Amino acid sequence: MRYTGLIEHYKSRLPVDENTKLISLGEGNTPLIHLQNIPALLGKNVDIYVKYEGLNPTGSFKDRGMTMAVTKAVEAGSKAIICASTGNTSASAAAYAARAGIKAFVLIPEGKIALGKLAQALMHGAVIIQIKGNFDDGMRLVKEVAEHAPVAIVNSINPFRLQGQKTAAFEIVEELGDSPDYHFLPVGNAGNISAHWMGYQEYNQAGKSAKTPKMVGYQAAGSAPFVKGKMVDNPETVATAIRIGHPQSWDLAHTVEQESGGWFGSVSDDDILSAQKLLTEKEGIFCEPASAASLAGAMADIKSGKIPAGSKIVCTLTGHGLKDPDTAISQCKGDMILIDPVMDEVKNAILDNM
Ligand code: AN7
Repeated sequence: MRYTGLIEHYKSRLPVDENTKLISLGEGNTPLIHLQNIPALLGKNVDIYVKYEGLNPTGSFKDRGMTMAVTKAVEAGSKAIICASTGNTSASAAAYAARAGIKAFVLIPEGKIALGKLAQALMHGAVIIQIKGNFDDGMRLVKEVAEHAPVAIVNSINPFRLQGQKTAAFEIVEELGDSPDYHFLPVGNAGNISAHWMGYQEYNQAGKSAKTPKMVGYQAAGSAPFVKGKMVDNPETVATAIRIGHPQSWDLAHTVEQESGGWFGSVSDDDILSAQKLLTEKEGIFCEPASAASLAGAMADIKSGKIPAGSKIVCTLTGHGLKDPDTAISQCKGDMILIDPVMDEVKNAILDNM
């Protein structure tokens, strides 16, 4: 059967009925890739899988939640949606609004969203409102303005977002035949880690898995409210997607930590960029910086011995590497060769670099 998106595929477990008009771009059903080279480099006997959410229609996991949120907004008669965003939510909201024929208003922190995400929001025709402030300011404004204007909020405080995003856990359980032992995710607002936990619990209760994973959330060191145990007012990190100091799912995330037996940790920007590069160079998988926080965190916990030998680990790669070409290219300065257009120079370039 033709795959037509996650709502159609999982409709018995989602809040839709046969009359609901589905707004879909074929999201979900993303690859779960077994890492073949990195575990050996770590010198540890662990199985690491990455869930490549960058292969969703707009290049991030946000599409799983957005298909639900926009479907339900349209069902409720909304003509406009609104979100604050570090970039990916705005790209996804813009695309699904275009698909639905409704308006998208997106509030983004001026100068702090990756180039690809901005291109997407612009191309899909969203109304882009830049704020002289950060994501947290935008989120506060969105909540306030939704009480004064006819717009539906599609940030992850919209419960339909988490319903859509829980399907990633379903896919993982189906592919592995059970839950992994550990699931690592990059954490900003903590919507996604909460959604995954919902999905794992739901499948466990339905008898589709024998266990549930420990959920491990990683933040960037300069933007790590869950590690500090309090909100952060001026978050900073190269991983702009998770440059969030006042997470919206604060309580949910702590429940996930307790119920699953997992933990939160932080990684430096250098560790994030190194993990991103390692994954591209050693496995052929290109994710955006924020996404690499999950792998950077997993590698740190594997090295420290916190993860026992023989464990099965899933790391979510939340967004595609092409989202942020500037950060990628600035890491690789000087890695190009310039020649005159003659064969000998090409040949030398090859032989010098074999
Ligand atoms: C690539 O787009 O919050 O912990 O406004 O884009 O569920 O917030 C993005 C978040 C991880 C964190 N990885 O997820 C937004 C936004 C990537 C992201 C996260 C985001 P949550």
